[in-house]
Parts: sequence; structure tokens; C-alpha cells
Amino acid sequence: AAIAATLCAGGVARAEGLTVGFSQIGSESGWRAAETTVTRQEAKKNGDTVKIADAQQKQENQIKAIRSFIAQGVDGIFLAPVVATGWTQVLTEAKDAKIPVILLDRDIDPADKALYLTAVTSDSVHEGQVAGDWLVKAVGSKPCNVVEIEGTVGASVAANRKKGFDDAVAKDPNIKIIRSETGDFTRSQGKQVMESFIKSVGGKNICAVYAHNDDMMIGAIQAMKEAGLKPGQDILTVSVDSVPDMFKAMMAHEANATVELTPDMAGPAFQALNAYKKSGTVPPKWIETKSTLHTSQDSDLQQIYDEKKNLGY
Ligand code: GZL
Repeated sequence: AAIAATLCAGGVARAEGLTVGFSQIGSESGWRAAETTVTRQEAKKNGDTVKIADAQQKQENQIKAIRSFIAQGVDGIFLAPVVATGWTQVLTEAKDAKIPVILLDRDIDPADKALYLTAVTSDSVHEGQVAGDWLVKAVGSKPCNVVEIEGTVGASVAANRKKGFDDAVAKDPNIKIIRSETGDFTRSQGKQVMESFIKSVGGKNICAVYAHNDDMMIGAIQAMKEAGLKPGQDILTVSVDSVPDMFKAMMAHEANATVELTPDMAGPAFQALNAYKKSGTVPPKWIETKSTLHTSQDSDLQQIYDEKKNLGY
């Protein structure tokens, strides 16, 4: 009767919501935790149901979760792929089960492009370029030895952020990348890698640090301070994500720049899945989210910190 009433009133009855299985990497960074929070908020807003499986950053756990979602017969699967390879078999099983898969925030091997409906990601090569261009401007004409703390080995965003940054700084003969190692996107490993860099090259010989995410940079800042160095002043810092603690560090002049990455990948993903399931609309293969640069010179750092700190980072 209610549906009939709605139809009579000229509205379209809200069919029941979608049930989505989300294979999430884990909570290795503040950004990742925020993505999970925003995904729950988006589902609630749309009247959809999302089941989130935390893989503790292990691909085999993600594959198990996807198989379980297929067995449950969910309407769609969201996948944040911890690494770019090793998905062909399980995504073929999802395709055979006619369950659409949407990638969030990271990509998989382009050979498997036919195995997912769309990917909601930023342009992570561009993020690296923005970081590199900022450093070239900040360094000016003096020689600068840079150390690089990379993301998870095999993750699309780590390879892309490295490519974008390395290409951008290669334009400046004064800038040399003297060390580059993975910190696996976590604060603790970012700190350990920075400690080893300081030990091997000497803090005085490091002019700048580039970290593929803010969490590793926050660990690196801790290591620099414990070594009696002045991050953000003697040693320039640039990283990616724009988590609240990075705004705190920039306001304390212990960090210089961060490239923002929105944690809301799920919003566009739910929209694309809904349109696909309800009216067969095939989305573009890539739904791109935009990045912006924030630096310690900006006047809105406190305001952005206040806005972000309730987003579950
Ligand atoms: C980027 C995302 C990365 C974040 C890190 O899209 O995949 O994963 O930059 C997180 O903080 O670990």
C-alpha cells in the first residue's frame, strides 16, 4: 500500500538498498581509517548495507573476503587492492557470479581491466608530480639531497607516486635522490626507515624527505626530532594524504607540504553501482578524484584540521 501510495503521489518507491561487500586493506594509516569511516557514512546515507572485511594488509585475506562475498550473493564488491597483481582468478570468479567489482583508491594490473566495473582513484602519478614540483620551487638553486620513503611494495600508488616525484625532480640538476626505501605506509616503519637514513648518510647531509603518505612522514618527523634535527626547517618535508596530524605538524612548523587525497572513494562508487544495478548504466572505467596541495604557508590550516579531525582518521 505504501509503495502504491508513493507511486500514486508521482514519486518512485525507493527499492530496497544495495548490499555491498567491501574488501578493505586494513587500517595501516589515518587515511585508510577515514576511508572506512566515510564508507560506512555513505552506505547509511543511501540506505545501503556494507559489510567491511579488514584484511590486515594481507592479499590472501582480501581474496578470502571476496570469495565469501560471492558466496553471500552480494549486489556488488568494493576492493581496495593492497597490491596490483594476483587478482585474476578471484575477480574472474566474481565476474562468473555476475557480481560487479569496483576498485577503491588503488589500481590492479591493467591486463585485468575487464574484471572490474570501474576504479574510483586519484591520479597518483600526478600526486607525485605535485610533490616534486613543490620541492623544486622550495629548493631553488642550491644542491639538495633527498631521501624517499616509499609506500607498500607492489601497490599501484607507491609505484605511481615514485614515478611522478622522481620525474618532476629530475628536471632540477641540483636535486638528487640519495636513498629510497619502503616504509609500508605505516608510522612505525616510516620512523625506522628515517632512522636508518639518518644513520647512513648523516642528518646534516639530508635537505628534504619525500614520503608516499603522511603517516610515514609523521614517523620520520619523530625520528628527525629524536636525532636533534629540525624537520620543516633544516630538512624540508613533503608527503601525501593530508591527514589531520599533518596539519598539526605544519602549524608547528615541523612539516612543509602535503598533497590532499579525499577519503571519500565510496560515495562515487555507491552511485556508480546503484546506476548500474538499477538502470544498467555502465560507468567510465576510471572515476578520478582530485588532489590539492596544502603547505605550512597556508592560512586555513587550523580550519581544515578542525573539519578533518571528526572524519575518523
Ligand atoms: C592512496 C591509498 C594509500 C594512502 C595511504 O590512494 O591507497 O593507502 O595514501 C594508504 O595512506 O595506506
